Amino acid sequence: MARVLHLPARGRLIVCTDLQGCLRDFHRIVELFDEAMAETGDAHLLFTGDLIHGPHLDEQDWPDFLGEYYRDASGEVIDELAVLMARHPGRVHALVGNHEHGHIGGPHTAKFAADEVAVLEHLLGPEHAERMRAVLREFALVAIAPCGAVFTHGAPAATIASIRDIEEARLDGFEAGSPIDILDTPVIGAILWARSAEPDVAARFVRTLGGTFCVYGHDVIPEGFEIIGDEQIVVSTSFGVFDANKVYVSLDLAARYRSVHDLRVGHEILPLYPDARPQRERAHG
Ligand SMILES: [Mn+2]
Repeated sequence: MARVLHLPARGRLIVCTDLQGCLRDFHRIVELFDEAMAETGDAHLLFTGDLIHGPHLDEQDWPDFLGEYYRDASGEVIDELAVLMARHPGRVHALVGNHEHGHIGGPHTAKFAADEVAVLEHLLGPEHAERMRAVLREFALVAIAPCGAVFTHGAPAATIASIRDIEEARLDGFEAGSPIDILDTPVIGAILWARSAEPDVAARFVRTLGGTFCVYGHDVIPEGFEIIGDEQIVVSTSFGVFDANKVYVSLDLAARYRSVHDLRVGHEILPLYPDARPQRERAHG
């Protein structure tokens, strides 16, 4: 699969960040995509990586900082993604996150287990694991859209001379390395692992790709999203966030957004669960 995904200049785009194996939120974003398809007949759905690797915890052991309770269902998420991609050819897209990378040549992540790659592949068994890897190998590294949007998994902190630096980036060969080593790897180290980018670095990155702003996840924003400078928006659609604060992005691919400030709450920045009660109210019964 090409490292750079080129989105079209028409239609509606729904963007979902880190699911970390949350099947319920996957179903919800698919429902929103289905609604957009029904309304416009021309919709796209983009996952910006880390669809897999969530906690395997009972509810009583679940700490508040992990947000809304769920149980990891990484295998089901990728199975259902593959079905959805087949049902809507060319309309359902995903980027590699640092957690997917572990299965297809990257260092093994250790967020909720010492080796999450080994744990998930063991749970799935060899055939199912190979099926999952085949899906993950098709994921792109960066997506760009004529509307000005650039999409990455982590922060747009990479220094690139041209789009070719991304097109030619290699994802394999890092199995033995640690996430610390890969941080120093040009291009993919930053794109897959950086939690922030200096505004001038982000500006150069998006402009080199012909864009005006970058949407990414990787980090948790408990309030749902954060705008940094004129070029960056960090979005938390699922993982680490309570339902009432989960946010997704909806873009008009035929528009031209001049900067991240053209994204408006209630229009492009939308609640995943508009009817969810804030955690504060629930805590007080
Ligand atoms: Mn990540």
